[in-house]
Amino acid sequence: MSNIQNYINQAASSGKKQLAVLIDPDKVDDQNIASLIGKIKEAHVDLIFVGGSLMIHNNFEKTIHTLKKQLDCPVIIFPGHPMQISAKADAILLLSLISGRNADLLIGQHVHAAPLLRFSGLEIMPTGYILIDGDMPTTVSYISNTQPIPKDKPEIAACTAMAGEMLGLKNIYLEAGSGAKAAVPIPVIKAVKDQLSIPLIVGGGIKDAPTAKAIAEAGADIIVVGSAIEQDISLIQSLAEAIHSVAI
Ligand code: 1GP
Repeated sequence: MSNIQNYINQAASSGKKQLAVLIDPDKVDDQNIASLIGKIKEAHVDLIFVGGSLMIHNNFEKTIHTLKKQLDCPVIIFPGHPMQISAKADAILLLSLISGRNADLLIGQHVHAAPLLRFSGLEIMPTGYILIDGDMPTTVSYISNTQPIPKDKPEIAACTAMAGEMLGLKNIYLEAGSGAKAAVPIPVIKAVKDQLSIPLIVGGGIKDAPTAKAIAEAGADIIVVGSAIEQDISLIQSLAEAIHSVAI
């Protein structure tokens, strides 16, 4: 696919809601990836995100290679670290952690990654990454050394997203954290969506189809699910059906 950002912009502006399945390369192997790919095809999943806050196994390149070979949908890197760059993917979310005040994750690591990204030829998707309290400390808040925005302060999230768009970012990602107890609250999604004209990605702690549907109805354009699918891959079908049933 030649321009993933255009494809995402078009889907968002036509009201088409998309399911992104997040694949952590540490959690897949030669056995389970085949059934995962089968379910992804059957359910017509829209996007694949690949990445993780912390990777223990050396499985990143191989996972992307396998996914690209066997799937038609875009494979997008969702990097937990600047080491997670592979030219085999279609694109990469270049995340700036705009809810935090850790300069390294706002711009520092990007400086180191920029030449590698240029050489990789990957499509770059500049994305404002906003952590929202998910009712528990998550790997991303610990690793990033930042505090999430309180879940009962939608106005802080909305102003942060607005600033991100004004700075020229192309997507906003509201993140409760992988495996969060609670997904991003609906009032936060609505408040952010009201102020935004770029695509809105929402993930973290989404465990079932009704929650995914409510999040899409609240204004998310892309709904990201990882952990719940790792527990039960049959969820892919019901998540996709619920999300695709929402038309604005
Ligand atoms: C994490 O938003 C993603 O960065 C997905 O979260 O693993 O909780 O689905 P889950």
